[in-house]
Amino acid sequence: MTIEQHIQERQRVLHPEATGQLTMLLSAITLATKIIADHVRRAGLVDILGCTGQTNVQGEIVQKLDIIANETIARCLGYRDNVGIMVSEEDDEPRILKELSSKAKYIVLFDPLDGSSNIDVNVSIGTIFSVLQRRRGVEAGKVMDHILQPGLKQVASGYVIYSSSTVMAYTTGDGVHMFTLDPSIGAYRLSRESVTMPPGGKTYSVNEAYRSQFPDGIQEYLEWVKTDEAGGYGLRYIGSLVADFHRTLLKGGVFLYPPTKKTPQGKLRLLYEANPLAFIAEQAGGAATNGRQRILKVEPTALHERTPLVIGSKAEVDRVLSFWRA
Ligand code: FDP
Repeated sequence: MTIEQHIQERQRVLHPEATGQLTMLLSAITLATKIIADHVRRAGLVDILGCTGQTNVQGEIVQKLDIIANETIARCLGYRDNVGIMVSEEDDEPRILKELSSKAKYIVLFDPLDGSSNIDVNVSIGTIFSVLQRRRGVEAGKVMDHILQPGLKQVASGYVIYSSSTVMAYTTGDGVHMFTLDPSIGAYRLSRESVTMPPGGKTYSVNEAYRSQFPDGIQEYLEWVKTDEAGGYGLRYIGSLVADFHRTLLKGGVFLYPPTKKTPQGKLRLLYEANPLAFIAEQAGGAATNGRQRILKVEPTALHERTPLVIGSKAEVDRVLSFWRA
């Protein structure tokens, strides 16, 4: 079954009243990620490796593939009448594609190429997306009021990992479903339906080089995790959020990006990294927190807001919280 058939079928059974608008929107994202996957695969053959010489709004070096991925998604979404606003990690401001209306009711937020510092060395990278609907009762022109909604309001989210194979995972609030891109027919085919995250797992994933900069509670957790009492944890850190999350989703464990002295708010972005992955994690039976509350309950205050993130198997997230409360 292809992803398009799967989305249509689930909508028909679970939401017979649905108009098919969300399905159309998701098909724009799947198309864009197929194009990006193709660029990623041929990156060493054409002149698209390396950086552009620019830095983005986050002060990070912009890679050429970042730009290609950003524009590819923008174009694919631009052809859908139902997308009003697009927010990207690569853009300083939201792009208004169409004025929000009952027809153009969706807002799509995304990180076009996550883990981009890994592009040149062939490490897995990914695309993360989140879909919101326009808010009712908002004054005309108040664009940010539509965008700054807590993650609980997401109507869909997902990610694509460009790796040994290209895999897409998505949720619309009724479980997490995974598809593998079949290059022979150019379609995403269902590979795992209703994915559940193991309730626990003996893998922790964190950049331990920052350990002395982490809050005391996190440092204590990192001491504990290596003890005999903890029972044999292993460390895995790819440094590409999508890849570290994908492993955690399938095998269990916990991924942490706590606040550091250098980045007291954490490094990861709330709206288009933490929120979509938290939606997926919770739909798969896992958990995600910023140390104070569920990620999905956080009321955002800025477009490129950063957040600490602890995400993964429920028991492992709770274990981290038993050492650290922000
Ligand atoms: P990158 O800087 O390569 O884009 O979101 C940014 C991100 O990667 C995540 O994918 C990754 O988990 C994290 O940063 C890695 O940060 P550190 O290098 O500080 O560990």
